Amino acid sequence: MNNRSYVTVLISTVFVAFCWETACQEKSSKTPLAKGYPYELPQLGYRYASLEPYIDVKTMETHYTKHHQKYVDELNAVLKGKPRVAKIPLEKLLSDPLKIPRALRTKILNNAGGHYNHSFFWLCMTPCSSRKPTPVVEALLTKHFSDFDSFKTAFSTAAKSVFGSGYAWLVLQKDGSCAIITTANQDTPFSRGMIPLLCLDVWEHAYYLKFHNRRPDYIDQWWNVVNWDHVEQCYTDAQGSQRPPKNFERNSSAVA
Ligand code: MN3
Repeated sequence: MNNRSYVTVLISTVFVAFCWETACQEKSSKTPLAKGYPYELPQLGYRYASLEPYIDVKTMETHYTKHHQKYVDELNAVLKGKPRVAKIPLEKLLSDPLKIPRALRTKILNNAGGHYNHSFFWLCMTPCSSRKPTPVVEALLTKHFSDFDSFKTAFSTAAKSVFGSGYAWLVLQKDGSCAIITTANQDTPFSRGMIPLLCLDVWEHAYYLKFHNRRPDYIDQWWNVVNWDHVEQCYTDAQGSQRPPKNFERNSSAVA
């Protein structure tokens, strides 16, 4: 290698290291989950481009500013002028739909679910993923799925199997065990009395711009950006209780 090539490689290496460091510093900004009515988009803890090359910038921007925003707008619209329902925290609406007047139930559940699921999904990703579970999460996965690779295969298979639009989840069940489940459309684990630890959005809008119809390729790439610290935080907050993670509860106090 001549001197010019050496300098070029050195500069490229320093630049890549700088970009990675910059992206990873972004995770220090907390991304709050849903606050109360009127609801708004949570701040992302990273830039649209920070999950490249696994999740492309255009998909992130469209997904966040168009798809997620629409759920927020429609949820606020249907709750407008209905202070009794609007003051019910989001996770309570989702876990106890009978609190919602029948005429509003479907519309509120669809949009509240869309807002919750996307807010949670953004937290499940980070530009500086460790690409493997934290020791606490690895022990949990080993206990319930034999080992991490077995969990990963089972979760990917579940995500690929979702018919139409929906999500794959790792959840904590009432008996304290973990399970992999899928939900359709914008349904949430709360309606089954489960606490979410990890989710993957497999609606086409989550991957079509980059992967077109190749959902399995999107799922394979997504493992590179999983935020295992978030999974551990949710597990730590939720274990031993059947309440939603503390950070969600703390940020979801409704304003009438
Ligand atoms: Mn989506």
